[in-house]
Amino acid sequence: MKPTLLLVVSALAAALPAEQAYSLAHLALRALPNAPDGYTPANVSCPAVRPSVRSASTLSTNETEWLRLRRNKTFDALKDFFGHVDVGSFNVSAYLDTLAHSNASELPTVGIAISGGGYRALLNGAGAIKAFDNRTENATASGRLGGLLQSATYVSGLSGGSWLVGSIFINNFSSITSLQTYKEAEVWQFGNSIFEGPYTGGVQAVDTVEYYKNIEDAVSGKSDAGFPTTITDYWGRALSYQLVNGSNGGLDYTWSSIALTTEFQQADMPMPLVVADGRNPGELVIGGNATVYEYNPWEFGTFDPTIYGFIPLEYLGSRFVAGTLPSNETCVRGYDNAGFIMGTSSSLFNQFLLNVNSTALPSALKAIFTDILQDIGEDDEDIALYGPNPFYLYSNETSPYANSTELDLVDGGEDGQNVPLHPLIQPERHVDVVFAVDSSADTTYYWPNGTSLVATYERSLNASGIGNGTAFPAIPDTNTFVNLGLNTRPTFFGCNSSNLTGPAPLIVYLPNYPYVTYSNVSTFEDSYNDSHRDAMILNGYDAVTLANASRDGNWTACVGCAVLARSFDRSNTSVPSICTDCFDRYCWNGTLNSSTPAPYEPTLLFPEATIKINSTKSSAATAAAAREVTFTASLVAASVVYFLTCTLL
Ligand SMILES: *[C@@H]1O[C@H](CO)[C@@H](O)[C@H](O)[C@H]1NC(C)=O
Ligand SMILES: *[C@@H]1O[C@H](CO)[C@@H](O)[C@H](O)[C@H]1NC(C)=O
Ligand SMILES: *[C@@H]1O[C@H](CO)[C@@H](O)[C@H](O)[C@H]1NC(C)=O
Ligand SMILES: *[C@@H]1O[C@H](CO)[C@@H](O)[C@H](O)[C@H]1NC(C)=O
Ligand SMILES: *[C@@H]1O[C@H](CO)[C@@H](O)[C@H](O)[C@H]1NC(C)=O
Ligand SMILES: *[C@@H]1O[C@H](CO)[C@@H](O)[C@H](O)[C@H]1NC(C)=O
Ligand SMILES: *[C@@H]1O[C@H](CO)[C@@H](O)[C@H](O)[C@H]1NC(C)=O
Ligand SMILES: *[C@@H]1O[C@H](CO)[C@@H](O)[C@H](O)[C@H]1NC(C)=O
Ligand SMILES: *[C@@H]1O[C@H](CO)[C@@H](O)[C@H](O)[C@H]1NC(C)=O
Ligand SMILES: *[C@@H]1O[C@H](CO)[C@@H](O)[C@H](O)[C@H]1NC(C)=O
Ligand SMILES: *[C@@H]1O[C@H](CO)[C@@H](O)[C@H](O)[C@H]1NC(C)=O
Ligand SMILES: CC(=O)N[C@H]1CO[C@H](CO)[C@@H](O)[C@@H]1O
Repeated sequence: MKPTLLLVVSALAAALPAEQAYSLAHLALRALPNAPDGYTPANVSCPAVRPSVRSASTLSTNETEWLRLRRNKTFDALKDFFGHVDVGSFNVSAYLDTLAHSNASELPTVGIAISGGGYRALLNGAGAIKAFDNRTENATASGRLGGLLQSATYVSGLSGGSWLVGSIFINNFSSITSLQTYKEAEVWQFGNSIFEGPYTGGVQAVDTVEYYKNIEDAVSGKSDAGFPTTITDYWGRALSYQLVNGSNGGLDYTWSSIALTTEFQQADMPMPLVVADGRNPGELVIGGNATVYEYNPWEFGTFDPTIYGFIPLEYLGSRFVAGTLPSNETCVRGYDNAGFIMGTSSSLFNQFLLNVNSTALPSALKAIFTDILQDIGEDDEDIALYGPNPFYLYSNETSPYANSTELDLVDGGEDGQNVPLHPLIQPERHVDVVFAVDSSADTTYYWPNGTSLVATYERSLNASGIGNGTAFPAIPDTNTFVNLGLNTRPTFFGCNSSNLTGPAPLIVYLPNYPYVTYSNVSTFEDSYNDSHRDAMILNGYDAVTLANASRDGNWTACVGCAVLARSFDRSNTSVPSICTDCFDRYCWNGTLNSSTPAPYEPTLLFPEATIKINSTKSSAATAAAAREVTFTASLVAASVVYFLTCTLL
C-alpha cells in the first residue's frame, strides 16, 4: 500500500487551490541547491571517467587531498585553541611547531561524534558543538573550549545527531548561535512540530496544507520517475523544513554539494560524516553485525567486509552493475537529497514497529499504528529503500545484497552503536581522539549508560570478521558505568595506547547529564519551544565544559591533554604532570563493579541555576496552537501525525 499519509495529503490538498507556491520570506545564500530536478533524480550526461564502485582499501583521493589542506588549517586552529587552553606550564605551541617540522602527520587528528536520540540528541549535541566553536560568545576566553571544533578534522552524526550535522553543514557551516537566532519562518523552529510545518507568518492553515502538498509532490515526482519511495522519503522531506534554510524545505540541496562549496574545498571546516545501517533482506532486528554505511561529502559506501566499497555520492541513483556503470546506462544525479540522507539516518520505523506497545501512546492509536506499520512492513516500506542498489553484483561472495536490485537502509543507531564512532575508528583515518557526545536513552529515565560504547567495543572484538581490522578501547559493562558514575561526567577510554589491539583513538565520553535543566526529555517529544530548546542547548554546553570548568578548574587542561595524548606517545614525549593528574581523574582504569545498580536517577547539579522552561509556547508556536484543529480533523490524520512524531529516535 502507499503510506496513509498520501491519502491524507491528497484529501487536504484537494480542498485548496493547488498552485499556491510556497516561498520563504528570506533566502540567504546557502550551499549549492544543485539538484537537476528538485527531489526527482534525473538523467545527466556522465563525466569523461564514468563513475564506478571503488574498493574501500584506502581513503578516496578526494579525502586524501582534502586532508592535506585540512592539516594546515587544523594546525593553526590548534595553536589558537592552545592559546587560551593552558596545559600547565607545558609549551604546547612550541611542541606543535616541532611536530609540524619533523612530520606534520604526527599532529593530532581530532574527531567529534554526535549520537542519536531525536530532538534531545540534536539539542544536547548542539550545546557541545556550541561550546567547541570559537565563534560562540566568550568561547575563546581563558579556560573555555572554543576552537576545538575548528581544530577537528571530522564531525560525525547519526539519527538525531545527523540532523545537527546536516543542519550545520548544509547551511554553510552555520554556528549554533546563528541557528538559534534565525528569524521565524526559517530553521530551528522546533515549537512547530514536524506535522504542523514551518511557521510562515501567513494564514497557517493554507500554509500547512501547502506544506503537505509540497511534500507529496516531491515524493510522487521521485516515484513517477521510476524510483522506489517509502515513508522515509516523506520523513526526510518534512525534517528538511526545520533543518535546511532553503526554499521549499531545501528541495534542491544535495549532500554531495557540500564538496562543491569553496569553504569546504579550501578545508576551512571539518568533514561531516553521517551513518546509516544496512538491513539484510527479510530482517527486522538489526544485529551488531549489520553493515554500517557512511555518507561523506564525496562518497557513499562502507568499510565493512560485507561490501567494502564506495560510490561517488553525486551519482547515487545510477544503475551500477558489478561495480561499473554499463555503457547503455546514463548517469543519474539528485538522488542524494540532503533531507533524504538525514531521513535515512533517522528512519527508525521498524524499531518503532517492534516497540509500539511500550510507548505512552493511547491504546486506540497503538492499534492503528500496529496496522499501519504492519502494512508498511509487509510491503518492505518501513525502511529507506535505495533503488537501484549501487552495489548490485558487487562483492558477490560476501554481500547480502549482491543479488538485490534495491538496498535497504535503516536508522544508524539500530545496531546499538548509537554514537557514530564507526567512521572515526577506521585505521586509514588515523583519528587520535574522539569527543563522543552521548544523548542515548538507555536507562528507564532516558539517560545514557554506555550501551553504545559497549556495542562498538564488542563489534571491534570480531576484528577478522565484521570489525575488519578496527580496534577500540576496552569498555566495561553498563552496570559498571552506573556504579562508578562513568556516565555522570566525562570519562576517557583507551588512555594507555599500549593496551589496545591496534591503533584506536582515545575516547572522551561526554554523557548527557542534568546541569541546569532535566535534559532527559523523551525521544518521542516532538516539539520544543524556543526557551526549552535553548535550555537544552545550554545544558549540553555545560555537560562538555563542566559548566565552564566550575566542576573542575583544570577541565580545559584535561581536554587539551586528551587531544595531545596519542601524539605524546608517538613522539615519545614525557607526559606533563598536569596531564598525568587528568588521566588519573578521567581515565577508566579497568575497575569493574558489575553488581546491579539502583535505578539511575541523577538530580540537577546546579539547582540554583535551574532554567525554568517557559511553558507557554514560543511565538512561532503560538499561532500553531490555534491550528491544531486542522490535524485532529480525522482520526486517520491524527494517527499519521503520531506515527511521524513517534519515530524520532
Ligand atoms: C573527487 O576526485 C575525483 C578524482 O580525482 C575527481 O574527478 C572529482 O571531481 C572529485 N570530486 C569532487 C566533488 O571534488
Ligand atoms: C601548508 O602550509 C605550509 C606552510 O605554511 C605550506 O608550505 C604548504 O604548502 C601548505 N600545504 C598545503 C597542502 O597547503
Ligand atoms: C576561529 O578559528 C578559525 C580557524 O582557525 C580562525 O580562522 C578564526 O579567526 C577563529 N575565529 C575566532 C572568532 O576566533
Ligand atoms: C561574555 O563575557 C562578558 C564579560 O565577562 C560578559 O559580560 C558576558 O555576559 C558574557 N557573555 C556570555 C554569553 O556569557
Ligand atoms: C556476529 O558474527 C559473529 C560471527 O562472525 C558471531 O560470533 C557474533 O555472535 C555475531 N554478533 C551479533 C551481535 O550478531
Ligand atoms: C558477480 O557475479 C555475477 C554473476 O552472478 C557476475 O556477472 C559479476 O561480474 C560478479 N561481480 C564481480 C564484481 O565480479
Ligand atoms: C542495458 O542493458 C542491460 C543488459 O542488456 C539491460 O538489462 C538494461 O535494461 C539496459 N539498460 C537500458 C537503460 O536500456
Ligand atoms: C501490541 O499489543 C496488541 C495487543 O496485545 C497486539 O495485538 C499487537 O500485535 C501488538 N503490536 C505489536 C507491534 O507488537
Ligand atoms: C547470488 O546469485 C548467484 C546465482 O544465482 C548465487 O550463486 C549466489 O550465491 C547468490 N549470492 C547471494 C549472496 O545470495
Ligand atoms: C543500560 O541500558 C541498556 C539498554 O537500554 C539496558 O539494557 C541496561 O539494563 C542498562 N543498564 C543499566 C545499568 O542501566
Ligand atoms: C586493557 O586491556 C584488557 C584486555 O583487552 C582489558 O580487559 C582491560 O580492561 C584494559 N584496561 C584498560 C584500562 O582499558
Ligand atoms: C584489515 C582487514 O581485515 N581488512 C579486510 C577488510 O575486508 C576486506 C574485504 O573482505 C578485506 O580484503 C580486507 O583484508
